[in-house]
Amino acid sequence: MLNSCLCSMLGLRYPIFQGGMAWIADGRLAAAVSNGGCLGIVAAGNAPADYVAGQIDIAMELTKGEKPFGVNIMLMSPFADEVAALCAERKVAVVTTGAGNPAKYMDSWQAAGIKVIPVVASTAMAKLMSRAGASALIAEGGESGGHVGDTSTMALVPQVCDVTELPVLAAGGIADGRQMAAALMLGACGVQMGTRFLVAEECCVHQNYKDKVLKANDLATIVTGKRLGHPVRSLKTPFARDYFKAEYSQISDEELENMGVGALRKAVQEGNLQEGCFLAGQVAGMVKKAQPAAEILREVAEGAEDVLKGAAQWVK
Ligand code: TUI
Repeated sequence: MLNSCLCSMLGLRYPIFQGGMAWIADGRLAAAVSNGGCLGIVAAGNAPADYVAGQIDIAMELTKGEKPFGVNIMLMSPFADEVAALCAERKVAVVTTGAGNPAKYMDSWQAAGIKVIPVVASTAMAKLMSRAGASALIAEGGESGGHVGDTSTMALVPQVCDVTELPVLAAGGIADGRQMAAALMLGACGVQMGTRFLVAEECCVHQNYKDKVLKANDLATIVTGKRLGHPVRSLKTPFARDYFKAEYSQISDEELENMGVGALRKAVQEGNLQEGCFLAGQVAGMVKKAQPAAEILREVAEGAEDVLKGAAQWVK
């Protein structure tokens, strides 16, 4: 049986978090993951606080208030302040943050007894968050889907572990037991996965999105948005290819920005390949079947356990 300090800290069976995927990680998916013994996370994305409150209610109802779950706050959202206040008010078990520095909210979350677990993409942010009172860190490498940093998980995780005493979760490039075991060998105490949950039975994305992930191979993703300073990894679709070309054309930054407006929603809700942005990580090529979230979690955790049990073969 896998065990880690995150299991006792958060009351989990396996030390696996579900990533806070905007428009995707709703109360139903979060509850399925939490009911599977891991940490489900409701993503606030760019949504206002009343949407997030509704999803917290759904997760609470589906977990019967008996399992912990978290809320992910996307710090670039115009509603970040109100969602941050909502989390404090509702005293959610865990807040994870992405795409920025959550320092200004830390005191209010700590006063509410919330465990704050920021996503970091650099050792500088890892040090800052350790000093600011985080309970753990998620070191997310550039293999991940969505907003990405420059450093790969293989390089980032041990470097983050070296600058903090906090438990570290690895994210980016993790979809099976081998990768989970490797992350633990790098010094992580757990992992966060996103892409693998895109095809979970409880995941709300449009069937076109699921099909695109199921058909993906190792070269199926592309990073766009570097010109505007927000690199984002997504599946190669007509939209992503057009956007990539536009970045290197004469069009203005404003026009480029406008091309991306509403693109996540169009992918998730409409399955629109021409105008939608299908965020996914480099592991999309490993996701081969639709399954209930709890089955995914068991498969990854038991797979990691098997690999770890066999690890002694490498030592004479
Ligand atoms: O945040 C993510 N993944 C995301 S956010 C998102 S929504 C979005 N849409 C369009 C453009 C940009 C975002 C889709 N996917 N992952 C966690 C993450 N956080 N990755 C990188 C970071 C990060 C970046 C900068 C964390 C801290 C940071 O610090 C900035 C600073 O203030 O120094």
